[in-house]
Amino acid sequence: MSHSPKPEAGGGLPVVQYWLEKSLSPQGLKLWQTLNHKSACLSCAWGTGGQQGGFVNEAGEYLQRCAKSVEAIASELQPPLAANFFEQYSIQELQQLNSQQCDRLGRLSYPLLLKAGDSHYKRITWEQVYQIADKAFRQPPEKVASYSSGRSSNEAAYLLQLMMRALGSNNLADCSDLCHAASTVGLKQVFGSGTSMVSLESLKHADCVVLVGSNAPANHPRLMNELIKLRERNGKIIIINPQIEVGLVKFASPAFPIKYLLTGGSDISTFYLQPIPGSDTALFVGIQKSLIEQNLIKPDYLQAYTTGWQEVIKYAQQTSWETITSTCGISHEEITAVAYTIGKSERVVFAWAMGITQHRNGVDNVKSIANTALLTGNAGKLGSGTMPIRGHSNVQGFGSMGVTIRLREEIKQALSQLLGHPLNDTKGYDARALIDAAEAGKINSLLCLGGNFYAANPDLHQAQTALGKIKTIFYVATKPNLGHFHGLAAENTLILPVYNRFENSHKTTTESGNNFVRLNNEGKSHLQSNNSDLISEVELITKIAHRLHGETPINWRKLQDTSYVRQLIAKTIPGYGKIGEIDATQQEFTIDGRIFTEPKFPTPDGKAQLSVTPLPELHIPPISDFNISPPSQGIVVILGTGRSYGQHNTVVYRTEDKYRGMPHRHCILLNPQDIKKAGFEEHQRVKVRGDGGELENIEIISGAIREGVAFMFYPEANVLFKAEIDPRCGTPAYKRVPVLVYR
Ligand SMILES: Nc1nc2c(c(=O)[nH]1)N[C@H]1C(S)=C(S)[C@@H](COP(=O)(O)OP(=O)(O)OC[C@H]3O[C@@H](n4cnc5c(=O)[nH]c(N)nc54)[C@H](O)[C@@H]3O)O[C@H]1N2
Ligand SMILES: Nc1nc2c(c(=O)[nH]1)N[C@H]1C(S)=C(S)[C@@H](COP(=O)(O)OP(=O)(O)OC[C@H]3O[C@@H](n4cnc5c(=O)[nH]c(N)nc54)[C@H](O)[C@@H]3O)O[C@H]1N2
Ligand code: SF4
Ligand SMILES: [Mo]
Repeated sequence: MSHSPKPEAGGGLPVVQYWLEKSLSPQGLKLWQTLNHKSACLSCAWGTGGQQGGFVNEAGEYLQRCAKSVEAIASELQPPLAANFFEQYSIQELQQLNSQQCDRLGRLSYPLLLKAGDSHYKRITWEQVYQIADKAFRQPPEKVASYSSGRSSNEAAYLLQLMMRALGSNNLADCSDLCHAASTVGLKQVFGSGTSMVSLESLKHADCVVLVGSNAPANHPRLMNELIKLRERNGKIIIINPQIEVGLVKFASPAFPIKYLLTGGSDISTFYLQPIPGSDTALFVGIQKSLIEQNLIKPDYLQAYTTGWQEVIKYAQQTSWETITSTCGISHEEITAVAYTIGKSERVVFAWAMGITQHRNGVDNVKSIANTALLTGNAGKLGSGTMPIRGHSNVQGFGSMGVTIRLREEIKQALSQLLGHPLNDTKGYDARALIDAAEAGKINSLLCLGGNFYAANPDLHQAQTALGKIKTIFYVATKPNLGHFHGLAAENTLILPVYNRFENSHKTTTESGNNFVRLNNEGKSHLQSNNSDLISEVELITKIAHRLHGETPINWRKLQDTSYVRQLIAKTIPGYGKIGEIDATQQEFTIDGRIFTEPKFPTPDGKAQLSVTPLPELHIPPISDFNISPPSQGIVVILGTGRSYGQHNTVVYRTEDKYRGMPHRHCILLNPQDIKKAGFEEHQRVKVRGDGGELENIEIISGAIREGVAFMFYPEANVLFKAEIDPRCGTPAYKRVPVLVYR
């Protein structure tokens, strides 16, 4: 196999080429029409789309769609699977497909049922679906659960939780449990609000951004425009990431004049720190210690607007430099320089993604960042604050709508009133707890509103066994994925096809990671033919609920009208009052009470609450822990799993990752020193073993990653490990997995 050179900047010509390729394809016209449709981008939560057409961001700026958005739409515009497809292929055959092959089968367009013992999925009618649902949901409420992924609308999300809570079940697991739950829990403790406090407008006033554990060039490409503009106004960017992501060093954005593309892109990072994975709390305590030593903290601000700061300062002072630097692997000098830059900047935004949350101490990671923001007076001021960069395009909306096991008291009260009885008080299962409960035989019925619950979890063997003990599983989806063929229920597995956001015949709304609510217009689907039989998610949920609950105390039939759902949202969801008028005014809005430009926070005393974040104790297990006779060549490394720019979560669009020089999905990125130390060579094939399983025939790729650290793609890597869990938020440590690489 030939190896093309790695690009020297993120974005750039590969992205432009992709655009051209897709827009000149036979789908091109429909693609452009869809891009211009007034609806939020399907892909990430940066929230492009809306207002004057599909290309405009929240600040009204044009040309804000990235290649990922095109990719997501192109995939939804695929033709439907043939009418006899599932008669032709048995489940055993379908299980041979990889993620990309599943997605390329085409759009789902009729309901399907696989009964235990059957060899083929069979087409059924919606009436049959509702009969199965009727039985499946009439169970003790603790045995009924849902899982959801953040692509559906606010309206569908709201109805999902309302139906579940009306049944008495709080088992509302969600993909955010595997994603930003640590941010929600951590920020809530500190600021009383679990989302970003920075609007897109506010970000434009920052003079320093600290970007931690995020590969934004691949995963939130339009955030890069803001970073380019920040550098142009002489702002500073501090990157914290064990891996050098080329686009964080230099990025060529197609939204900027062609000269940037041709000159190789704009500089992004002012500083690039490569800490030991899972050690960010130690690094931030180090930054705090240095800020204190350099006299760069803001005692007046702390005194006036915060509590708990004395303990945090004391802890930083008492922790030795030796402990800090040996835990995080960053030198005192580098920490001093970065602390100086933060301390001397006027308006600092601290942004982060999965490199922070997917750890055993994810909540502490988040809190250590929030503490640092507070010590320097960078919260509650235009151009500053904490900004978790959310994943799925409407994942945050799901949380706002009450799809969570940590329901806000105000919503609980409002829903009790709406339903005419107090809500059940049991805690409910989050995503990991749901897998454990299913494995223990405690779940009878599961409704998956989108997503890929099977492949998103660690320990795929466990996920498969656990799902296999659930009697009935409903997979509501737009396209087939691995979960539909591997996550089979004990009795009935159903795949239910639905329209996506730009196809629904009604209006819907979504919420971006910057707390901005978008209105998505009615659309059309290319799937409306004689042989297709799709419905909307709203219709599906309301019909199931109507059979279960009838018309009291809420008229579920009437809830098929999404403007009526928005009325209920306006009444019951804090900050969402304006959604009640959106049908009349078409006015998209920022949710009340989320963006802080003054240091007053929604905590009981109005002050931000700092508390000590203990340094993690990080261990690397010896080879002998891997239950294997000593291999001839081998090295234990800390594996971080994540995404390429050519995939969206468990859905793979393209096999190679050009930016990291990984030609296919079965690669492990290692530091050149580690390759040498273990006596390996680049491109050699090895085995990778974790505490959950092993992968063979993995190609070694040499990359700019910290010594002792490795990177592989998910979902493939999810067979390898069981994952530790942060007990405070339930999120698995996907970013710190000890593995043995051997031969
Ligand atoms: N193209 C594309 N876009 C996406 C997605 C996608 O799959 N594909 N998924 C969407 C979703 S749901 C999400 S949640 C986001 C994910 O967006 P990101 O969080 O940016 O994605 P990841 O690939 O999980 O990893 C983030 C980075 O964390 C770094 N990292 C790993 N361990 C550590 C650590 O211990 N400390 C620090 N500081 N950094 C570390 C990795 O090197 C990597 O660069 O993207 C969204 N957007
Ligand atoms: N090892 C490892 N594992 C991880 C992660 C990691 O970094 N490393 N990241 C975790 C994170 S951050 C996340 S968010 C999860 C993602 O977990 P999920 O959200 O569960 O998975 P996705 O792959 O995003 O789900 C894709 C499927 O959603 C369906 N879909 C798409 N659009 C729609 C729609 O409009 N409606 C409906 N009903 N269905 C739709 C399609 O059928 C598609 O196949 O994975 C987690 N797992
Ligand atoms: S940055 Fe995110 S929201 Fe914006 S166009 Fe790209 S994928 Fe869509
Ligand atoms: Mo995510």
